[in-house]
Amino acid sequence: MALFSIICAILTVFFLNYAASQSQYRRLEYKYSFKGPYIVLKDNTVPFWDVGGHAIASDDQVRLAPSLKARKGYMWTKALTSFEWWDVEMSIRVSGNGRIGADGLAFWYATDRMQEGDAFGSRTSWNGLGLFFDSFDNDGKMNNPYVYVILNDGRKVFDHEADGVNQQLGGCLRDFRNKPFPIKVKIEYYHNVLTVLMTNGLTADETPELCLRAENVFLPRSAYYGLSAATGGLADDHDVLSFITTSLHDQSQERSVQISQMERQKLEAQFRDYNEKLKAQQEEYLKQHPEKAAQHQQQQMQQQGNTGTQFENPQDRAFRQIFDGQQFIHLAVQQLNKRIDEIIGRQERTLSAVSALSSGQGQGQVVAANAQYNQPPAAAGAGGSVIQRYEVDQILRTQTELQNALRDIRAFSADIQTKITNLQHVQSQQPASYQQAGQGPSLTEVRDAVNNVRQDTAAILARPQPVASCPQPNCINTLWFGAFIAVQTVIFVAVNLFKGSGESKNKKFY
Ligand SMILES: [Ca+2]
Ligand SMILES: [Ca+2]
Repeated sequence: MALFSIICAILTVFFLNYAASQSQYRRLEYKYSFKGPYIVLKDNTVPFWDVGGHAIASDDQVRLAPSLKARKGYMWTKALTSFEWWDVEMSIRVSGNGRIGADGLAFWYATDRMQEGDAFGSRTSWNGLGLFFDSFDNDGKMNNPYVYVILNDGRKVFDHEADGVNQQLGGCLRDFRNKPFPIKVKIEYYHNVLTVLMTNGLTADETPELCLRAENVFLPRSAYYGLSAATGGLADDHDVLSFITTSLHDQSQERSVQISQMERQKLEAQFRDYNEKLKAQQEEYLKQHPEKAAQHQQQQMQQQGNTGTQFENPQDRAFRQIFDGQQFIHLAVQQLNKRIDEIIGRQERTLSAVSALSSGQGQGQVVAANAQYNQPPAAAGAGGSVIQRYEVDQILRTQTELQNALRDIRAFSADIQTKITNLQHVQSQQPASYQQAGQGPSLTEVRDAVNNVRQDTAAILARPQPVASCPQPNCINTLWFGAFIAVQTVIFVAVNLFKGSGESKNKKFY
């Protein structure tokens, strides 16, 4: 039994997931829609719609009933719907000068059309759905403006005097009159669930809020869409700015969509073939008419320039905005990356300085510590990015050893200072002790000897020197000196002559 429950739970989860995985396919039904800015044609008709009564269609809206007394206007689609599930998004505006308005506006999904009546400008019995924006409080219950849905199979008559209070499927109390922005209404009918959502008209981009939701709603499979409005003793302008119908399809109905995709692919292939043939013909024409080539190229450049500068569709604009945003983010990230690099560089320089300081103060200890920890030496200043634990331990050990060494040096300095102080004290008490120690007398003797030498030298220098006297001028006079020179000259000439005669004789002999 328990196993059966588990299997049931698994199957339930499976089917729920399967149902959730089925996506809804939507298709715009243009034959049941209208929207500005070109709603009417030149003949004042709205394509695919019939407009009647006091309704006035313009380019950007359809005024179903103007703000005049006792006006009724309506518009209906020309064709019956061909889809089972649908949603309609319409934008309406009900505005008037009075604090209270009348009568109201209606949305119809009915099998018959174009019948004027007292139910907001349309007939009071219908087969299908009526969604009413009831401005005037007919029954005096102080509950208008009110939005409500009445389903009818054609046998009920709308109770206008009671605001259909006993006929409503559901509704919500919403003041839809005189709002700064048009009221957006969404009516969805999907798998027999009817949902009505609407905005408050206070902002432009407002999310519609739920007004009513009803299950097990069975509407005709094919019907007309209609709009109508009416005024009474009081009057409002009842405008519809847009009416967009979308048919809703299940995943199982996608086969027709796939067929249409195949058709689209076929058409795209035909388009590509046509383009290629056109290009080939253009090239052939330009070959035959080379004088047109420059003109053709210029025209193409102008077309490319025009398309690139003058036109920008919304998709291109969105892409450009996204691209600009991404470029801005990219620049911001680049700047952040640069700042982070600077911070990391500063950190690395600080770490290198710390490592260099530690290794410079205790390199021996670091090497010993490295040998002990079996680690590579700390690369001081070599770009070590992260200081390791063993490096921190080395720094701590080095600092401890430095402290011990400083303590020893301080003790040694204190010892020396003490000894110097003692020596000075002893010297002051025994000033003559140096002469008795042996070193002082020798210096005194040397000094005395030097003084004796200096005195002897001074005495020698002060002793009178013997003067070299010049011979008297009467020992030889000028006459005798001249005679002596003359005799010496004669002797020198005679010797030379004798020597010259001997050599000539020897030359003759040889
Ligand atoms: Ca009413
Ligand atoms: Ca009422």
